[in-house]
This record gives sequence, structure tokens and C-alpha cells, in this order.
Amino acid sequence: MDYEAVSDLGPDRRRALFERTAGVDAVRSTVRDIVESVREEGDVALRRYASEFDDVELGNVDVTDDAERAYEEIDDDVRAAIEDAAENVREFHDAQVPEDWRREFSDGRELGRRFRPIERVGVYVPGGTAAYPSSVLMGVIPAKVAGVDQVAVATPPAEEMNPVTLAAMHVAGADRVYASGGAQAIAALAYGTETDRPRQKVVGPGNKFVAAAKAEVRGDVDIDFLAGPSELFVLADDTADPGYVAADVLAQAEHDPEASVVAVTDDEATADAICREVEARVADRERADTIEAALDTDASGVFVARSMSEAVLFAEEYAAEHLSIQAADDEELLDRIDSAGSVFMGPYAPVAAGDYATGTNHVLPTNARAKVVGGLSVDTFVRSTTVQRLDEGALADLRNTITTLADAEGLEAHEASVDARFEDDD
Ligand code: HSO
Ligand code: ZN
Repeated sequence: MDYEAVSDLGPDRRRALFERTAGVDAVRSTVRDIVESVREEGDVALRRYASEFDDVELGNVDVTDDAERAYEEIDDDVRAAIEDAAENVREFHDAQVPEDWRREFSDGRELGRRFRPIERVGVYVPGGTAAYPSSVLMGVIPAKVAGVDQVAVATPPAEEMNPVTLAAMHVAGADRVYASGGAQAIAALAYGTETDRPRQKVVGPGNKFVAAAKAEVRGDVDIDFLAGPSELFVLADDTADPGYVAADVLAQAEHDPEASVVAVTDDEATADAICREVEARVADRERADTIEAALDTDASGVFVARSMSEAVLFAEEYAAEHLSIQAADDEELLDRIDSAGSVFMGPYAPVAAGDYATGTNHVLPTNARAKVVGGLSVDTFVRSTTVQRLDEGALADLRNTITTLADAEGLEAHEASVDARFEDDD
């Protein structure tokens, strides 16, 4: 592969890089039909799609009981790894639990916020060509830490469901497990079927069909954000190890042929070395075909900027799901970037560490949504309520402001509701 100069990028290439849609728009109408069928036919539709898309003759959609069994049966070292990762994820999310508060802002005017968990949440966990027990932890643990009572997880059906994914459901504390995948699973979680009631919020990553289905049900239920195929942006200077950069690029590219992986540096020799390392390493990867397809799209590439400032602007506009900074003045560079889902600082923080085990969440906004939203967290699963208490003096202080505005809005009963409190005094 060859590196390109940032300054040479034409409008089409810029659009592919900065307005990533990963094919979601193209499948919207197919997905709309699937969502409609599940709404109308419930489990019958889920069974039909399981047979059509997953080649599985589905018995029970509910496979909750299999999770505990899988937990007992998997290898000890895999069970220990799930528990280790789960502990770090739990610890990091415990630190996010918001506290209720009340404060007197002026004499007799007390205001506050309280936080309460959503009651019933659905978490989608992708399957397909890989298994994602780690995504089970990332979706379920924050919900449980937030205090969500009923967490249902849906993951694609298989003749033999992946035992590690099932075991992770048990470790994370999922209340229900459903064998359902793709757009049909999102519809089932959102609208319910004979198997289960509708959920109030549906979260989790997935392919373009899952992302399109979430866009479809949004409005009827809450969603987190559209988390599509993986993205990586590496910001590297001439101190970066090109082998590490290449290894991280290949790692995120193996998720999906439509993954977007980008490395930007201000140093030509580093750019060239990254390209050579990618070429040298790709053939050894088991999922080389997927990686090559991802590297081939217009949304991926290795680029040389005229300066680190130009590279920083590129990173900000790209607003990556994962931003890796491998540069001498990494903290300074980070200070200049506001938009990224999760940031990996220095040579010893490969993105894979956060994918599995540092404790941060790996369900993150893609398609430049990091400009407006953060990744999955405890906040995703709580709602806030504001509270106010006024004493008589505080209401008297506000009386004129309230009645003047109510009058300006032509809402006389509002005005009267305040005046009523002072009838005895007037
Ligand atoms: N990098 C993915 C998460 C993941 N990686 C799961 C490995 N397993 C999120 O974009
Ligand atoms: Zn990953």
C-alpha cells in the first residue's frame, strides 16, 4: 500500500473519510420491511429470519438457562479472563454512578437533581464471523451498575450458541438472553414479541443492518447511538513504532470489510514504514481477507500531513471511534482534540486493550458521531429528574419575574397560581 498526502485529498475521498455511513443508508428499506414483519408476526418472524439468515431452525427464542450452564462448562482460563475483564469494567463504571444533589442557590430556593435507572433495557451483542463475549460485558455491566432491573440481551442464533458469549451473559448479570440477531433482534427488543415485553431503550453495536434497525425504531424507543463497523485513527509522529501502528490498524480492520482505519503522521519516513509494516503483517493474519477489504475502501489509508497541526485538524474532523496517539507530546496533542469516542495514549495502549480489559467501554460512536455523543456508560442507563423547593420569601423574590413572563405569554392562570400564594398579604 502507498501513503497519500493530506493536501492532495480530493472531495470524493474527503467525503468517504469524513462522512462515513458504512452503507447504513443503502439498507434502510430492507430493514424497514424486517422491522415491520417482526412487529406484526412476533416470534414467527424471528424463527423465519433465523432460518433464512442464520440457517438455524430455532426452538425457543429464550435461551437464558443456557448461560449458567455455559459458565460452568467453559475452560477455567477463559472463565477467569471473562471475570478479570468484568471486574475492570465494573470498577470503571462504578466510578461513574452519579449522586443525587440539592443546593440552596439563593435564600429559600433549593434546587437539585436526582438520577434513577431505566427499568427495562435491551442490549444487542453481534455475532456473525466473530463471537463477542466482550461486548456482552460492555453492554450489560454498565446497565446493571446503573441499577437497571431487567436487562435482556439478544445475540444471533446458532445450532450451537457460542458458550463463551453465553458465559459472559452470566458473569455480567443479564436477566434474559434471546437467540435473535440482526435487524429482527432490534425490532424484537424494541416492540416485544410473545417471548418478551418491549424494552424502553435498546443499545449495542452491530453491522449496518443493526445500525439501520436502530435508526428505524428510534422514536418508539430510546437508543444509544448508531455504532457501526469499527474505526481507528492513529496520530503518529516520528517517534512512533510503525510496527505497533500497523498492528493496531490490522486489528481494527479485522472486524469488518467496511471498517475504516486511518493513520496520519507528519513524517514521510514513518508513513512509508507504516505502509511496509502493514504489507508485511497482513498475510500472517487469519482474517487477512476482511482486513484487505477494509484497507481497500476509500475510508481507510495512511496519510502524511505537512505538520502535526494539520494532522490534528484531520483527527478532529474524522472524530474517530478509537483515537490512538503515538507521539512524543501525546498529552499536548490530546488537548487539541475534542472529538473521539475513546483515546489510547502511548505505545503500550493498543486499542485491543480497551476492547477487552482496561475497563473502559468499547461500545462507542462511529461515523463521526463522536462530535455529539460519548460512548456507552452509566449515564446511558439513567434518567435525571430536577427538584425544587421554595419558601415564601423565595417565591416573593421571583413573583414579579414569573407573573411578568406569564403575562407576556398570555397565560393568565399561570400568573394567578403564583398570586394565589399572596392573596392574604395583598
Ligand atoms: N473494537 C470493537 C470492540 C471489540 N473488539 C470487541 C474486539 N472485540 C469496537 O469497535
Ligand atoms: Zn476490536
